[in-house]
Amino acid sequence: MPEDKKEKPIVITPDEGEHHHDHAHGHHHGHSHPPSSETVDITLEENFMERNKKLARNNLQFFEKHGIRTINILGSVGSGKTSLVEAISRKLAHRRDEILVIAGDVTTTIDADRIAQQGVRTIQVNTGVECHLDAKLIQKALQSIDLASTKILIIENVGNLICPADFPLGSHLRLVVVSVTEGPWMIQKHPVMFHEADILVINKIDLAEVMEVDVDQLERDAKQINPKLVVFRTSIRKDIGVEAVIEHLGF
Ligand SMILES: Nc1nc2c(ncn2[C@@H]2O[C@H](COP(=O)(O)OP(=O)(O)OP(=O)(O)O)[C@@H](O)[C@H]2O)c(=O)[nH]1
Ligand SMILES: [Mg+2]
Repeated sequence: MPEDKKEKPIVITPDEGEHHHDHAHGHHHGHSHPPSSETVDITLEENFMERNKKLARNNLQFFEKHGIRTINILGSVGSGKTSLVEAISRKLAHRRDEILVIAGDVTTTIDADRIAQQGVRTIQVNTGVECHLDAKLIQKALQSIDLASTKILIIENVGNLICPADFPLGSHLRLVVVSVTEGPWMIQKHPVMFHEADILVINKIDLAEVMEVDVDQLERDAKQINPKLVVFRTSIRKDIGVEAVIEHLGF
């Protein structure tokens, strides 16, 4: 193709009136409103986010008081979050009474059913229309169970690299699972998620070659966004690297 025939991508932004305001997410809208409605919109969203942060702080205090180590597992749809929870539960089978898992999903109990097969107590939280868990839902889930023996709480967030990043739950650690099957750009495209995380698990390395994805480059992308990230490479399917993750989690 001749040089002058190269095309640039067409960029489309939402039109006025196209966006619905009946939700209360922390999205940053790429469009403008008349000043009055903009003010109301931002105030509502900031209050909502602040309220979640406060509830997350309460949750953390609760976990500290009861000696419950809590991790929030985030990541794209199908990256291997449930597989990781299953593997941890299997490897810590001797401590299964100490483990509680909260599985967040829009609908269905598929993940919770899978995890429960490992013999750990599991709570499924269905978020309905919401694309993330929030601190209030965690609080509510914890009220539904006797926590006496619980020392480890593993929360699997809704599969998504965008909205869950804005909603702290009060966990000690945030762990993001990505997989090479998501292609080479998913980290660069979702900096907020990686900026807020403590641990990155790059999963499905058994498929890296066929996907032609450079795992070293993924790691460099992540470290550029957040130099403090601790990175692990795993194939949960082939049981590679999972024990190092567990060791780091300090369970
Ligand atoms: N080849 C390969 N497949 C894997 C690996 N880890 C997980 N899978 C497969 O990937 C699929 C999705 O894994 P899940 O653990 O359900 O992913 P998830 O992140 O919990 O997915 P959602 O909860 O739906 O967002 C399953 O078929 C897993 O068996 C891996 O290391 N290698
Ligand atoms: Mg899952």
